[in-house]
Amino acid sequence: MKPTFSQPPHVDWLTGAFSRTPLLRKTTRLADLSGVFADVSGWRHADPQQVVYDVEMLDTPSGSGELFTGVTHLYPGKVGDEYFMTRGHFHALREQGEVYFGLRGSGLLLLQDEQGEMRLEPVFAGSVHIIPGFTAHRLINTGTEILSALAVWSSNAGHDYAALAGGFAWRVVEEDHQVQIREVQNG
Ligand code: PAN
Ligand code: ZN
Repeated sequence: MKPTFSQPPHVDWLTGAFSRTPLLRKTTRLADLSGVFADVSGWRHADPQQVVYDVEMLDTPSGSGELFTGVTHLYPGKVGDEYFMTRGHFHALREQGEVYFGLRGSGLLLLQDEQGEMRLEPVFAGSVHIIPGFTAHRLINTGTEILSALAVWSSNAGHDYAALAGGFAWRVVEEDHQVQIREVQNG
């Protein structure tokens, strides 16, 4: 049988922009991130329509064995002294890992396992992050430009946001013009 020829999607490595449509696109605004930032009053007084991040995904098959591919564009900004970040999640199927590739900007990937052990990896153009199973993950933009990262994960992994309703154990803030991590008091 003759092979068919099909054009693959294209991603611009400098910006994370996908060339192919349709894309699935989800925009997360400050209004969607209730309870995520430590400074509740700062969050209330900020523009609720402010976009914090966009996720663009290729519209590919789901189902057991399939992979999802998406780019997160996390905007620079802060609520109080805390940098903009993604909500963060465990996968619903806890054993499922994921790979993130830094494309542009600068920030941190916060990883926290089920025992509460946490580590941070710097994210930059070309960084590769192997997120193991059983590990919650969150992107944090500590820079002044958009932080974009491409991710590939199992389509049946699912997202469990509720398990982290109490939040991550550490927060990433700007103090004296420097990136600092601060332990969360009382959860
Ligand atoms: C990513 C994340 C994306 C947005 O595609 O879903 O960065 O973060 P939240 O889902 O925590 O809002 C991923 O990790 N997928 O599994
Ligand atoms: Zn994930």
